[in-house]
Amino acid sequence: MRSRDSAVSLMLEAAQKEAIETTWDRLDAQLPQCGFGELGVCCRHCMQGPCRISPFEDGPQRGICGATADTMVARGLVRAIAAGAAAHSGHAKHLAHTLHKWVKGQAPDYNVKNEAKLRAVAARQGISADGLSVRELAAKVVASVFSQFAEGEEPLAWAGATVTTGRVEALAKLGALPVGIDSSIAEMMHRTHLGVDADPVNLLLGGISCAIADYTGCHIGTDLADILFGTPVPVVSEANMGVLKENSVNIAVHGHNPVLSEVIVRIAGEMQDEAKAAGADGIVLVGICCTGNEVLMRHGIPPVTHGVSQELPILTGALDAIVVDYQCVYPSIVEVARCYGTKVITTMSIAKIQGSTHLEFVEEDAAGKAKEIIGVAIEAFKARKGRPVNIPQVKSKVVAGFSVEAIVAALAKLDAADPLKPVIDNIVNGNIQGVVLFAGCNNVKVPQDHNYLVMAEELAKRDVLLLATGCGAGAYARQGLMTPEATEKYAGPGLKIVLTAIGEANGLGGPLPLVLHMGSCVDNTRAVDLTVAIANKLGVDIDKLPVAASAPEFKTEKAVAIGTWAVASGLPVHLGLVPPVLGGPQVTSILTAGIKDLLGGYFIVETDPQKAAEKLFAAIQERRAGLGLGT
Ligand code: MSK
Repeated sequence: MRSRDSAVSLMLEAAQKEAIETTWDRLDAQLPQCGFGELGVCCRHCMQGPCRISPFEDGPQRGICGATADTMVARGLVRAIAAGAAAHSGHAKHLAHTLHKWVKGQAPDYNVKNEAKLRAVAARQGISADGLSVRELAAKVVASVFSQFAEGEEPLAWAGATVTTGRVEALAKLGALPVGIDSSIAEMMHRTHLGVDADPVNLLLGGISCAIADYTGCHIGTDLADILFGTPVPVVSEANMGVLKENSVNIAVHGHNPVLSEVIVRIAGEMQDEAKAAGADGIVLVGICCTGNEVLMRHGIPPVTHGVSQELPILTGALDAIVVDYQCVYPSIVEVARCYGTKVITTMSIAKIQGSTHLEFVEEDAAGKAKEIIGVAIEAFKARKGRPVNIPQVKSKVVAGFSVEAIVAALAKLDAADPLKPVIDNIVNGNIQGVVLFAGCNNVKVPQDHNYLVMAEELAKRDVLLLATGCGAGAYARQGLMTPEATEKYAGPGLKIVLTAIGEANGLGGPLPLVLHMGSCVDNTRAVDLTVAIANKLGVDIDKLPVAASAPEFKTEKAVAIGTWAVASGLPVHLGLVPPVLGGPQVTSILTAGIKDLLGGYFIVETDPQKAAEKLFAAIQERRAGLGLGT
């Protein structure tokens, strides 16, 4: 089985019939994958290599420079964290430049859509708003953001202001508080160069520090997107390939940063008549990966697919254009698109793909660029019109938009004076046993969505409140688990009571969805904010709470960075694939056990989703016992 998504399975059959190569075929062609690489004991950091360390005693036990297996494994891991931090903070910096250009009057298609969030963020960061206009306050917030990238004398203020005091103290004790995002990434590249840091423990501490820099970038990304585009509120939509329409101009937005897709959403609304003039019923916008999550959360734009299946909507023959920004975009989509007339439009100077159409996006003319892009899609529709399509009639209802602000507002309907009290009371009385955040991607090595589905069903049955972000949220959206109906079907009795009480207090006439969609990958920080609020309310640190995270099908270096800061924030973090660390026994032991004594968080590696759910539940029970709570 390649996927639990029936639309994906149908399209894979079509791919086989039409001899279209997909990511699954390319995995097969790679098998067996390099055993040294899988263990993390292959080093290409200098030109004397590549070096490989044998897992067997009769083979080489050191690289040419003398690096041990643990040194190699640690270097590889922390370089992945640095790459993830670079990606997330690049996303954040991009949003900061957009807001900065708006402040200077150079980005007329943008605005501060959520002044309340701007003021809340400024207050949190200790920025006085007294007597300032919105533009002047935005200028101060942007200056504060830019100050987080360069090396400063103090640890990163945005990280410090958004976690518990206990976390700051625990990280400071380890010397793992970074003093600048960019400087932290650069330092990891320096330390992993030939002949610098060879101590695996010291390298891992550096990796934790860099992961906190990644967290800071993620948090800035979420904050600025909310300021510029609004904080999500619950929204009802649909997910999967059945949302495509044969006689419409179908455009997918793909990647991560909402800076362009937000404008495309608005301009698509204005260009419906042009699409109709071309013989279409209108324009249908759909999302892929986290750009899709961003526009789903704020506008209800339906996600068409996620992660590993991104090539497949093209095989419907109905997709006229895929507009990409950056991150998680497979270059192979250009090859598939060539067979179907779909236009792949790259938009960012740092993310081009040979064979695509490049229309460079600039904030100064965002609406103009969006019009040009949609115009290309309309022309592609004209060329396609009349050709047969093969759209799988598969789609699910999805309720998304659960920002922390939206969750607190929903809880306030139960207790206006103390909105978090209902959650805490229900954790204490056991109706909610704990909370698990599902984050991360789909990975071609796992049947798509399988681990997510097995784990959610098992944990929900045991009264665990479920949150999701990224392609994990996408899995639950496509599979119908972000609905009140899923709560009725899968939630244990205690969880059902709580979700129903909140739903009914909010006039929904039924429960909240089984899994709450909190947004894109950078929005994992929303889950941290919620956890921190609960920890502060209870007067305990995060490492005491019955809260855990899982990345059951993780894939990217960004996911490695997120997983590391989730551990650093004190959470047990499940990984559904074995990361390339087993070749380093000391590193493996630190990540799965030793780190627990230092930070409270630790990694649980378990590839069987049923067992993984049981292990996470056991971790939750251990914490409940620590707080003196019953099961
Ligand atoms: S898009 S980082 S595959 S979640 Fe955020 Fe999905 Fe993972 Fe990319």
